[in-house]
Amino acid sequence: MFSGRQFCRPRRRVFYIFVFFICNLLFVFLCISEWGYNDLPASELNKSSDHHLDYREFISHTPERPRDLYQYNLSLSDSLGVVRKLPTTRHYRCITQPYNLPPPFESNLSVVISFHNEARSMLLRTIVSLLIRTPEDYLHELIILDDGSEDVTLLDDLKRWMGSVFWARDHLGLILRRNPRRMGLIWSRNRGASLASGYYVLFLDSHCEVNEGWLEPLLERLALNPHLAVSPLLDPIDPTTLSYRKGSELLKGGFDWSLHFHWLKRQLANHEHPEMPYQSPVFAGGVLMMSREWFLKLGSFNSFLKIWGGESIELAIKLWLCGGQIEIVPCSRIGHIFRRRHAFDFPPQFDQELSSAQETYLHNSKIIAESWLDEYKNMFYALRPAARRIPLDHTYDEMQKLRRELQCHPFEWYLRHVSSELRMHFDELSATGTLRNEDRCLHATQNDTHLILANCYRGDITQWSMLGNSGQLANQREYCLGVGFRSQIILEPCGRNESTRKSQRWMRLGTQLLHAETHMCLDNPLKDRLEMSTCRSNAASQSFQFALEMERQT
Ligand code: LR7
Ligand code: MN
Repeated sequence: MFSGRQFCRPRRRVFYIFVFFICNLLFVFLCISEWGYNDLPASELNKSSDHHLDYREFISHTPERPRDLYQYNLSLSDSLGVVRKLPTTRHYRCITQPYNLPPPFESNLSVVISFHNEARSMLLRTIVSLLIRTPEDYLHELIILDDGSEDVTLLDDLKRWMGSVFWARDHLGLILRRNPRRMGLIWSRNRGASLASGYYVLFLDSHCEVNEGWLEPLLERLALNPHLAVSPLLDPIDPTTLSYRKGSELLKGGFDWSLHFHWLKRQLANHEHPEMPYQSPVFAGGVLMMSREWFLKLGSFNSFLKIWGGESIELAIKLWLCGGQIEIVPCSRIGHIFRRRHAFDFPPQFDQELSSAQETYLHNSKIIAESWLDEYKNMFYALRPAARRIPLDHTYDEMQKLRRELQCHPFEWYLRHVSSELRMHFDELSATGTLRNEDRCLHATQNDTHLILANCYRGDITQWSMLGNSGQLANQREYCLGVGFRSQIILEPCGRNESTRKSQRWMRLGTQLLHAETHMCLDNPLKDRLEMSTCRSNAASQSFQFALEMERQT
């Protein structure tokens, strides 16, 4: 027996070595399949034949609709499969660096998605990307609100499909609700947040794809400051080709005095890397994540805002003014389809000069101006005179109460500490807004080729800015009024060098606009034709009034 064991030993050794190699091989294989993680569940999900409701079957129930209903390539979306591999768009350092994560029980997440008429394949891709790319421990629940979509069976079908594919995720909460009639995105998101029970809440559009590792960098930042709110960096998805591209780390969110969202250039400080989190005056669009409690304490999204637009700007202003902060975190990437046009209707408008979308946006902007801008709201009204005529069905007492309770700063503080761009624009101006001559306003046509005198209340009426130092008179697209050959009045790109600046320099004599180089005045002698002529004091045809004077005129 003894000799037998002796005999066996070398064979066992070989066996152990063999097992050791197999284990190594298995480990390497697992790692590789982990890197190609997208393909694994994708293929599983796409062929899920034994489920109660197959993926193909689910999307085949998409009702026939006009081709442009969704404003993106529907047939391509249907053919892409429920999940696809996305390019890595974050910086390589985001992948190698370790993240300091809080424990899941004090940092789990409720995701709120409200949709109106979203294609089934698109909505599903949004949801599944979340399910497979979010660490299970942290994903507390999905709250999906159908905001009165025409596809009335979608939500029930979705429930069946999710139940059959994700039945094993028994600790994942799933709340699916349908608004019996369309209530708008803002109302729905608030409802979603009121149903939520996770520690954090994330609002997401219904045509997004979250990229690998999107949550960890956000969690790490939020854990450092309970009053922080964060946005991931948005990667654009093309509506026609559905190709997923890399968004820029060098942009932050901002708005102008008309309360329109803009991307602003981000300046990197010394030793600051582009992938580091950075502060932003407003969120990167409407995708944002923050503590649910803090969101509710701030009064959620302002519930007087209608349908679509402005809610994330309003939340950003109140966050900053009431003790919070906003950061964009470039190591976290989420793709979003930026559509070229709205894919839905707005309520009928009162004002014939505005489209219904413009009127809704203006209505919401007026509420923001009245609630938060203090005396600076005059800037807004100067640029958007039509807002004065929009009726509101509430007072601002509630907002003023919230401001007092949370001891929020005045708007001046935001200009001083958060948005130097907005402040600079304010400081630079000597006058701004519409430029009125008798009952008409100076208007630059869409392509900036013609100057006309138009109805001051049309929705797109040109806003002019008279710059204090250079004397330039610029519109929002940075075209300046100049005087060219034979005293022709021209619109040209605002010049930065001395010689163009000289031909674009204007001075003000009371309400007259005197061209510095030619010493002639802007005139409208024939009621609808602008020309340069000799200055005549008290000539009504030479009187041009800005909506807002920023400095006293001599
Ligand atoms: O009545 C409606 N009810 C809805 O539920 C109208 C819209 N919606 C849904 C809609 O299906 C979509 O999921 O609301 C979402 C946003 O509407 P979009 O995608 O048609 O418009 P958008 O992409 O221009 O939305 C941007 O502006 C909105 C203003 O209210 C919100 O702030 C959106 O979050 C914002 N989206 C982004 O900035 C993209 C970032 C990705 C995210 C989240
Ligand atoms: Mn969107």
